[in-house]
Amino acid sequence: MQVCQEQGGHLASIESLAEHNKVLAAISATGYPLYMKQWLIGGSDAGIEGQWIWLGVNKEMKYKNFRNGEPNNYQNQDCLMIIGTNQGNQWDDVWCDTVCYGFVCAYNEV
Ligand SMILES: [Ca+2]
Ligand SMILES: [Ca+2]
Repeated sequence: MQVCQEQGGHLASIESLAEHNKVLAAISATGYPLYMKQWLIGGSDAGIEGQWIWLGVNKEMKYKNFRNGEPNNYQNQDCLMIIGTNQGNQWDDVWCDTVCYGFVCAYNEV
């Protein structure tokens, strides 16, 4: 979050399948791996459990792309990442202090 802000942006929000695919493409374009890695994006349900917000744009989350069984709020998970698996690249709620492999910043609205 902070790193994005220092560069004038914020953690990415994803409001449609098209945007989800765009983020995946952006990760691929970096040359860093997606498979079996965790990429932090800008969603949180820290305010009200189960009510997900895109922090960077301060919007309620409507489009969702969680993996099966997620979000499970396991021991109070309030942050959001994309995790790459061979079943696709979907979302999981994670602890906010989870060390992710990378993070996705957004610099203007798409
Ligand atoms: Ca939660
Ligand atoms: Ca989870």
